[in-house]
Amino acid sequence: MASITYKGITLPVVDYYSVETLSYVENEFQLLDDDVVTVTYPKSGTHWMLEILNLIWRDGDPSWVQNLPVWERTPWLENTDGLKLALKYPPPRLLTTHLPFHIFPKSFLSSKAKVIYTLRNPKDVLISLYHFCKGLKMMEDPGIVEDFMESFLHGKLPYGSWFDHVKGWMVMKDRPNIFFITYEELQQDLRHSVERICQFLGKELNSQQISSVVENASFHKMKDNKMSNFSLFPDTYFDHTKGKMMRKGISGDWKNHLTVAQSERFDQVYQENMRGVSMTFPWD
Ligand code: PPS
Repeated sequence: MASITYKGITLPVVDYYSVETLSYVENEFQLLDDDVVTVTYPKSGTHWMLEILNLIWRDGDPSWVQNLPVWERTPWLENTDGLKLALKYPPPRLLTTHLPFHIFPKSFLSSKAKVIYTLRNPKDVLISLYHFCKGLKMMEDPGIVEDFMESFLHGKLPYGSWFDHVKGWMVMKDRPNIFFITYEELQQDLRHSVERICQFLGKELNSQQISSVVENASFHKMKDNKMSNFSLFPDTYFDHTKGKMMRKGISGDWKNHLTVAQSERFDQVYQENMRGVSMTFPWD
């Protein structure tokens, strides 16, 4: 299928992506000191983190997440319409992106804007993406898992290589305005994760407000909320009978899809690519 390429990153041809927008976002977009940006490789828990942040932003009050689609609450930087919203919204802004570090706004380097980078076991990312791509009309059918896994391992999918994305962002890890968290940590202890996020943001929520964040950001609440479950995403782009944003919401689903041989092949490429990386992850 047709695609656009910008600085090594390939995106499918859709009216909301363009090389001009990507170049503008990288070189001209001004991040402001009060901005908070959620950054992820696709299928790493983006929407979960957005829901958590939206709820924290409103002190646990769920009315915002219940009344406005997620893409309007937290605009996507690399999406032409999202960028327009981001430019229109007054600070402090909540923004989101899947962009790798080398295309992220350069203005970040001289701002105090905060970035929350969420990562997930790449085997679960692969499986989540595999299922999601079945619904994406601008993408080819993902075919069999084995072939899709090779495309993933070779960085041939939208937004490029998972390894490059993670390693690219890790370069920033010692900055005080970037916070790394995993999908698995959210799964393991959502309340404690919310408290850590609040601490990073300098937001003080009381115990009841935190409980409301935890409750309203649960998989089941989000799955039932049409403002968050992607069901409002236009049929022009997505076949809702073939894919779901809120699919299973668990860790370790890869075990139901990859054979032992496929998993070993994945591990081998993972180890080659992550050699020398000093961070450890729940899946290591
Ligand atoms: S996207 O399209 O790249 O922005 O997708 P992203 O939001 O990053 O990832 C979608 C996966 O996150 C799961 N999800 C959740 N899991 C647990 N709890 C909550 N609240 C939650 N919200 C979203 C979603 O189900 C996708 O994972 P899979 O494995 O496909 O179910």
